[in-house]
Amino acid sequence: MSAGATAKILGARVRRVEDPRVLLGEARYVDDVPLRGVLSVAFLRSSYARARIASIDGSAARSMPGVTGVWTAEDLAGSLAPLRVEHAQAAGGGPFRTCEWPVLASGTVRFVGEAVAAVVADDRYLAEDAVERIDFDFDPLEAVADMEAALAPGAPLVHDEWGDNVFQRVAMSNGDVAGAFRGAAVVVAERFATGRHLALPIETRGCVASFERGSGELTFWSSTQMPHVLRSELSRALALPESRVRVIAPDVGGGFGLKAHVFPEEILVGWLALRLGRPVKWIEDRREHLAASMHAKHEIVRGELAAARDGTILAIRASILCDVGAYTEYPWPTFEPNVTAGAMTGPYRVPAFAYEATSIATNKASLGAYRGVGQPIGVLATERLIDLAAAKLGLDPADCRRRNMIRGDEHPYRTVLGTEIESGSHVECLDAALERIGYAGFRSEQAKAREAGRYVGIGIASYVEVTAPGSAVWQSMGPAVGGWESATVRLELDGNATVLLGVNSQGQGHATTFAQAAAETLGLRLADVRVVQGDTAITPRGWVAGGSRCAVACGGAVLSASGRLRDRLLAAASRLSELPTGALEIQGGIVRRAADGGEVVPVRELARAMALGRAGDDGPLEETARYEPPPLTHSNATHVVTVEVDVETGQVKCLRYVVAEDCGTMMNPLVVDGQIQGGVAQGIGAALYEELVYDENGQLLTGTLMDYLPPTSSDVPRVEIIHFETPSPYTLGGFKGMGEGGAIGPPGAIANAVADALAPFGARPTEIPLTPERVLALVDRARSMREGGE
Ligand code: MCN
Ligand code: SMO
Repeated sequence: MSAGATAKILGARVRRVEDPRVLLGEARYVDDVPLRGVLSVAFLRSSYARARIASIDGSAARSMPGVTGVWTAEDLAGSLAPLRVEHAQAAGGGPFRTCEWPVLASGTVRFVGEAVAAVVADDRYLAEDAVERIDFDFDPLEAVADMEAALAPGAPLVHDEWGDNVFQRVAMSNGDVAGAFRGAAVVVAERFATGRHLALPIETRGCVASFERGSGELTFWSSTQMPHVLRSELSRALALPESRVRVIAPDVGGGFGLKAHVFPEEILVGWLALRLGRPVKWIEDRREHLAASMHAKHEIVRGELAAARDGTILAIRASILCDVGAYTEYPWPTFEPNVTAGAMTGPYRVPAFAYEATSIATNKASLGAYRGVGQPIGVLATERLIDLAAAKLGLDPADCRRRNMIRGDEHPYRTVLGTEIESGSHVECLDAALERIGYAGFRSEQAKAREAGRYVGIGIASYVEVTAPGSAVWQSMGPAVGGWESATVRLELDGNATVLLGVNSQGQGHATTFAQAAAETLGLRLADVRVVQGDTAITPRGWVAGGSRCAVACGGAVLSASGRLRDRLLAAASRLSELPTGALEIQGGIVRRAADGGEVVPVRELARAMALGRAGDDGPLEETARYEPPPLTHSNATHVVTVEVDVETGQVKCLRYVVAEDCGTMMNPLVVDGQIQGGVAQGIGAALYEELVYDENGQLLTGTLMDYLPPTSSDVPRVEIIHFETPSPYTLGGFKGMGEGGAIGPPGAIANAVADALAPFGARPTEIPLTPERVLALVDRARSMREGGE
């Protein structure tokens, strides 16, 4: 430590630097991109889940004033190919069925909301009016809307050429599963189901494309989580050189996984701009968003757990069905149920584990990524099974978890699935969360409440969050993408620095946290570092702000680029001052003598000297680094919630919510807290309120926000957060990802809490969301079973 040591910037709880402009209304989203002469797109979307398109006639629409044109699949033939996921098969899996996703439905429609025709007009109002004037004739076909029905022989086929409705079936078994079940003191089994959810960012999808005929260059603004990937896909689909495609993701109002896809609408908007030589814009409205963007997390898990008399877990077995809808997400394969399986062993020593995961096609909107992907239901299943086993064995559920948890000295721990959990604080998080919520005193409070006719309960969910997959892991799941990230750190002549990132933020706070990483490493003040992101023309290549990977992958790239630049600055300062580099350090934008903090040269002067060739360094004043993370990085957490259930109305209210979590070294605890609070809000939505309901004909019954219910601020308590920091031994900086964690715990914790509250009735929650209707049914069923039994 030097005499001039200052407070650390990286790891400090500083406020987000990007917030003032958002709060002042200065943020610019896709819809704010000012372009002269921009045309608007509106889509005719299918109102049938499955139908043959007999005819579409756009002539009346086309002749309306202000309408540029109407396009159907026929007009695209030979010029715009359907999207088609080409990828390796998932590890251990059968082949993944590839289907074509037509940009506009061709011949057949496969879900309600599928785009059938596109109208381009002077503005959106005219375009919508013209959509109304398109004449079409569809022959409805029998649809298959239920994932289990879709597996039955003779079910209608979503993709005729397949012969069945299975995208993929993966089976794995490790350890002596059958033996463990035979020898177990107790076996518990349950069928769990999640409703269809959706990410529901405040800003819907949207894009604007502008093509210059003179230069042959396409500029494409999109509300995306992956500008560089989108650029590659646009270039491929539109047959333009990548160097002539520029993707700009301006401010993005939330993505949550949904915007980590390339959409048919985006490809079409690019194609239209090329055709028309005029800028073209499409901003999704909320109805399109609910029906036709991407849904998520629709699974059924049949889980079984075998335990010894003392509660030791002997084996877990699971059969997982996932309703993928009509098409596979693009450009990834749909690996949601495999992620669910991976989450089921959690922070526990599980010696034997077998699962089968089936991805099923139905006549519904496609399934995509949403915060936590398959993890919340995997955690729900295991955490419910542990509570059921504990109850059967007469053990305390917390004790039962504790005895099975991987302990600190067992890391790196190789799980039964072969992944290595590098480090963690599972028991510490469990104990800290229980202590904070007052677990020890809760039973007497609960007894008192019951006497007063109130049903309160407590529920625990502990989990391991899989973050920041490395290149090999991504590719083993199918897609040809990298796990690395890159960053450029540039020193400006005034001693300020600019950090250019390959990824862009949708609200995760990257402009703050990565500025902290660079400022700390370079010895600059936070205010002297600016982060630039979301423009493929000026940022180094990156992949996606998903998989909770940026802290690890992008953080590593920023640390290493800034570290190299700092070393060059110190070397230059050493040449100017004739002091050895080891005797120098940079603090607050000034190169100082490490020994006594005496000023040697301000970075501002040093940068100028280097630029003018007077410091023996004639390289560009910037460094670009690419950082490949370890195969997987694991965070861990315990969520504990108390709820009150109104057995007359079926309402569940979260009373207190405690999260004890460990994401390794934190870049900024305030940002981490915000991520947790937001994630828990979404998890509470999944557990209690949100569900996209289809009828048996594949009609969406919850097509507006009057029926699809995200939680409001009054439904979400302030989350009480406790941090542990067990650095990753493998990542640069010791960071582990955590962006999805908040959303992973709530379904399991809340289901356990509701079960606990309703223990006097013996109710067993198995389906989320736990709507008032479902809760009342649980109570009624338990009551009638009891009466029947007595
Ligand atoms: N962080 C930190 N210290 C750590 C880990 C993370 O300070 N040890 C900070 C990071 O610097 C970053 C944030 O926390 O600012 C989240 O980091 P990370 O876990 O790496 O996640 P990503 O940045 O890769 O973001 C993606 C992740 C995912 S996958 C979804 S889904 C999600 C989420 O982030 N979507 C979000 N959080 C979101 N938050 C907002 N506001 N909007 C979204 O769309
Ligand atoms: S669902 Mo997050 O974008 O991995």
